[in-house]
Amino acid sequence: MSSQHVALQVLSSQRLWQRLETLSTFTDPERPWTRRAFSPRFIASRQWLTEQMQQAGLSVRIDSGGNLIGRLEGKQPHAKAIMTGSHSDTVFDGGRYDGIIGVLAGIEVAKALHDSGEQLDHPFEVVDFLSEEPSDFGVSCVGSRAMVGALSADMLAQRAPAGGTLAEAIALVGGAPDKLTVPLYQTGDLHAFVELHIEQGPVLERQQIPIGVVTDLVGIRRFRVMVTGQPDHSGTTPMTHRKDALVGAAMLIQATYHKASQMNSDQRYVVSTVGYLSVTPNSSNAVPGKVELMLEIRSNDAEVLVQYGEQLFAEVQPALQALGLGLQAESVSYGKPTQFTPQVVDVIEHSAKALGYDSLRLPSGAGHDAVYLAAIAPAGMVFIPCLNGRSHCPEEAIKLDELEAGLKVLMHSILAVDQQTFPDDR
Ligand code: HGY
Ligand code: MN
Ligand code: MN
Repeated sequence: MSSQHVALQVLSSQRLWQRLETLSTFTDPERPWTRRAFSPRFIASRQWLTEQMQQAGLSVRIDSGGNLIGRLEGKQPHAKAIMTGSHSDTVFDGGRYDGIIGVLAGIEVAKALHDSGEQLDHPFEVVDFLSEEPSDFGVSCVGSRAMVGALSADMLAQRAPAGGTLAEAIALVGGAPDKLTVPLYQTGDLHAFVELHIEQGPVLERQQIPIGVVTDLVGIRRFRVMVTGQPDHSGTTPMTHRKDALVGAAMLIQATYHKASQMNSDQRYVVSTVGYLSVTPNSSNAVPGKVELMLEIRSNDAEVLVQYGEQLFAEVQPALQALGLGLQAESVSYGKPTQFTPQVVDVIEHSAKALGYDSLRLPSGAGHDAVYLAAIAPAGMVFIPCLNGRSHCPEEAIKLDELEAGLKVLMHSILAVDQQTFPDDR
């Protein structure tokens, strides 16, 4: 496939950079950059995204899972779509590029195809997946799970601390939760899925390589954990009479830190984090009676994801019981380790080479919507470096030339998969 495609010539990383700047203005001004899924700010940003998609020649809809989807018809109207996309929601105090570059680069690819008059054989869809970040309901990848039928009734019933269920929130952004008992896309419905994302790690930057060709993603399991003790006066309750839930939570956090640290090896990647913790009554003069925390485990080893949580809770239970504390844990989400489709991985690598970019094959320690799309379609991801490998923080940064490389490789890969046939093509 020639890298002299007309559409590649009209691609504009400057136009894409301008969209990035504009989208980042939809943030909590006190906590740049914060645009939480389902928030009024997120809903306002989606109106802007809709307009950007329409200006790129895309026809826009919101599916039952709350995903915002722009579609460009192909020469073969009944052919299966090629899909790209990512997410526009952020973590608290997040970055300006995590997920966002994948959505906006997809819009730029569509605009270049539309403006150049270069039509793919296959229809082309650009998706802003709903709530890829762990939402206030404790569930991540809400839209991509819904797309492939992996959003369970239990997940839809999860409640946010501020109240309301995930199902209600999906309806709020235009989805139809009652229609999510079946997948919106089945295996064989899509021709291929390719996502552009920042690496969120240090490898590409350290090796000064502009393009990452993602081979696989870690699996992620999350537990909602409740440590229960007894709230008491902090001044009058002797140390020997306390049931301090926060002491128990601290023991659990220490235990998981050491457990995960010891489990890593050359072949096995294991990380564990407690990033969310809520203390009740959370007063400086009251012994904590209850602590709710979210425990997250990630690994490339499926066995670790199955066993780790249960092992950890059994290990810490005796020490908590000795303090008169209770421990309850609920597994709220579980995504298996995922291998990307070798044929798509090859296409991305060949695209980088055809465009003169060095590339490196590497796994992803971050989760992505692509995990769910890979379950039903040939899938792959393109990474670009980010400053000091940092993400999920205001310091997250990229450079224009890095973005340009990623955008061109994404477009070239889409043009290439348009000419490919995949084993399950019927
Ligand atoms: O948490 C993740 O891995 C992704 O950045 N949401
Ligand atoms: Mn993220
Ligand atoms: Mn992301």
